Amino acid sequence: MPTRPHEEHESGVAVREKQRTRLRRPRMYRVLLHNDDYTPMDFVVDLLRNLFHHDEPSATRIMLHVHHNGVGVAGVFTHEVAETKVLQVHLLARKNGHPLMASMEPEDDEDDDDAQ
Ligand code: TYC
Repeated sequence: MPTRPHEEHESGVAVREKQRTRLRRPRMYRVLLHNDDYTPMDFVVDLLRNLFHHDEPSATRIMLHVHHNGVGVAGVFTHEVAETKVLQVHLLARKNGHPLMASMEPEDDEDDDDAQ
């Protein structure tokens, strides 16, 4: 909500109100893929292409990163979109009988009031 930087109270005391509660950029969330021993590599690559719109080389690179490091970033989205992506990963994986796991985390520290 746009507020005046200084507002005269009836008392004559100038008070500074909190300005601009996150009007510019929404907080963004990383969608993470987690490694497991059972989900086929090809399935993960296809999922990264179809749900996250990566091209073949990028999807393969991310899949191999997760395979070797345990976790990796599939994409960065607003909260609502990230939640939907996590759900879609789980639905698609379970439908195909795979244990693939996804999660989300904020890009910025939740407690940081100055974070844009
Ligand atoms: N580790 C799996 C395999 O060897 C491949 C895999 C990669 C699984 C990434 C999950 O998020 C994942 N078949």
